[in-house]
Amino acid sequence: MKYYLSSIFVCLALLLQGCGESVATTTKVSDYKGTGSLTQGIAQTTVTNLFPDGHRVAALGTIDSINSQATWAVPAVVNYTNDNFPIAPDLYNDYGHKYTDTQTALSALNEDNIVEVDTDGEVITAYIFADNYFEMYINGVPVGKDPIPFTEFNSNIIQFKVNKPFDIAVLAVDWEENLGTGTELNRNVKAHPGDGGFVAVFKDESNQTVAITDGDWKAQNYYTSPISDLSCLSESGSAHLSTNCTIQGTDDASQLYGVHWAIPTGWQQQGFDDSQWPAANTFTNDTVGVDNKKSYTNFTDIFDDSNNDAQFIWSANLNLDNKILLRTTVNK
Ligand SMILES: [Ca+2]
Ligand SMILES: [Ca+2]
Ligand SMILES: [Ca+2]
Ligand SMILES: [Ca+2]
Repeated sequence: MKYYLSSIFVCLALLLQGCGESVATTTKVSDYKGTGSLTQGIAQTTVTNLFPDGHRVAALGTIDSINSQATWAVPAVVNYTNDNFPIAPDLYNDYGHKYTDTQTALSALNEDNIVEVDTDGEVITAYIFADNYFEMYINGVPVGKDPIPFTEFNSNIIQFKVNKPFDIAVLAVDWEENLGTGTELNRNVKAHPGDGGFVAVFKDESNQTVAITDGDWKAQNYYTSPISDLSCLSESGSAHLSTNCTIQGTDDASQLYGVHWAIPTGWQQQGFDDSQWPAANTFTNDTVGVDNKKSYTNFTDIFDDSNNDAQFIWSANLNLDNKILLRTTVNK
């Protein structure tokens, strides 16, 4: 009896192990046919926290590819500690100015805040909310970076002087807690995919809107994670798609894959050829989840102007695309 019982346990254990193995081996690196560079598991931390005051740890790391000779910075190479890249003034910042409305934030700016792209240009004012981090260029000139890389959620106002037409180029990063896996502690699991979102409005000196984020922008994704099954990934033209991938969380981030693509040189510059990039996807306020955030709701006269309603934009997957480039040209 004892023998039979232990045999049953051994068989059960083997069965369970077998099941575990079959789950783990449903995806093989050699099955991946895409153009990306794969990584797996947690990156090595290189900077422990860019913003120690923040609720979540905003770290940086590096991770080696498992299918190519590449090392990737995660969540992105950023200019956060680069003193030559200006910090965007606040609309609302839990650790800075908490303006209650657009006019007060605007009044607080002075000449020193205006970044000169063209000395004889007109002053354009940009209003920005990013989940979680952005760096903005106008014709290749850095005009402002997000003062809070991860949390809490903040919003910004940027002024620059430029002649039309001009190109807006933005690096947008959905930050991550478990470096290299696009995940954070959320919904009771240690490694839940975070989501992104970027909205902006640009006004001229006469308060006319000259640009809003919408589906006419271009959006390209350079970092997809977490991926647990490589067969869910696809590509269409230049689009790096993960539409068929799960956005379920897990407590074990060690097996999760990341997919990386190199950012093209000169992407910030005026006239950069983004014609092959996918069009931006638009997302509702509800999907991004901003209705409980003062950094958004204090400025809905700007972000949700009924005559010119700016849309949240991102690449195709708001959850799994974590490092994206956005571009548009302002002509009018
Ligand atoms: Ca931020
Ligand atoms: Ca994400
Ligand atoms: Ca996020
Ligand atoms: Ca809106």
